[in-house]
Amino acid sequence: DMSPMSPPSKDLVAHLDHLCLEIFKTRCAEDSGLRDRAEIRDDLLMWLRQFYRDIDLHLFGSSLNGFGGKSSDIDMCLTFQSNGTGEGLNFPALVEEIQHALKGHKSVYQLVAITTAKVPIVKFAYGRNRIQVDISLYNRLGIMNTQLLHAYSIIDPRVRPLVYMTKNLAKTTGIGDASRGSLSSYAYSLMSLYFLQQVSPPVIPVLQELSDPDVGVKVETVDGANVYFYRNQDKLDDVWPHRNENKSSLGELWLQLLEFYSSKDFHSSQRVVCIRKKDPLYKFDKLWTSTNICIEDPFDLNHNLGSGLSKRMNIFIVKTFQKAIKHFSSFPKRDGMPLEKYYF
Ligand code: 3AT
Ligand code: MG
Repeated sequence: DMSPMSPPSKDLVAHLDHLCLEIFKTRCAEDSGLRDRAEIRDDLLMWLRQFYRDIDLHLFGSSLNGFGGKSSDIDMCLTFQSNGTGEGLNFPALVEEIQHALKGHKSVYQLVAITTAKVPIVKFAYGRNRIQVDISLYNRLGIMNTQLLHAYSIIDPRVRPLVYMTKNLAKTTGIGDASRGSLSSYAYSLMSLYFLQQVSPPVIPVLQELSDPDVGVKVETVDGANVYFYRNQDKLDDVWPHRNENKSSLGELWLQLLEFYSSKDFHSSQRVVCIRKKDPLYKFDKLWTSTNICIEDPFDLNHNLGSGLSKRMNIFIVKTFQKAIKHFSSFPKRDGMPLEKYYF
């Protein structure tokens, strides 16, 4: 079962290329959807400024990282202009206050404050479409990793469709909800990017290791983390001369990604999913003893996004990737139904 994949037929690849693009187009928020998100942010900001005059509300997550979809939530982060770092604030109490302030807003439904979580948030549904909104406080690393993911999303046209495919797989098969013991969308985005860095030849570079020769790798610190990454997209080809060396099509890469995370090779190697460096990082290096999949946050290096997984859920996730290989390799119809209609 773990034998190397035989190369997929031309017909299958052509079909998968088409399917990946179709799913990408369907899932991808239209520009109007993204505009709505900014408008919702503006509306909530105006409302909350009645109570707190010097706040800002920042969008982050998939509203801005290039991987947003129709079913995405809206992630926002609140800060005070008079307090750059959030030092001295009581986050759980503040989250309760914000909840209280939002109670009178006519478009806010199902309002709850989650004060006991590691990251306290206010959660609610907004407007007629009941779009899910999470407001957190001073998630400055969230804003930075949103920028990092966005930078990756525009390097190669295959990046966005592949991340959407992985997120879509996760959402449609029940392995994409961290609040229920699986992994967040963010974790699946990191897994997709890691595969695209590690595949040979790579599709994308490691932006946190690149620098202009005259400048060198800089250190930029936010909340104790080095958040430097290479931002000069116009000059990327000068510092990373491998763009377009990988000629694989979308469909081929999608099967390879599924194979990568299904394989015994990956899981027995004890490697950590780590997008901040090209050289392998091992669980041993991190003193992470789990046999489950470990995913290092690219900035918050002590944070393993897989730390909440049970053994059982980990097995279920690997099984889902394995099942997905079979599913996407069965060409072109299954049970008489077109593949795109039969998404698990
Ligand atoms: P959706 O399109 O909403 O499904 P997303 O990219 O917005 O995907 P999430 O909503 O899961 O991803 O997360 C939004 C941001 O919140 C991404 C990251 O900055 C932060 N985040 C999410 N999960 C974690 C986590 N487990 N640890 C640290 N930060 C996280
Ligand atoms: Mg989100």
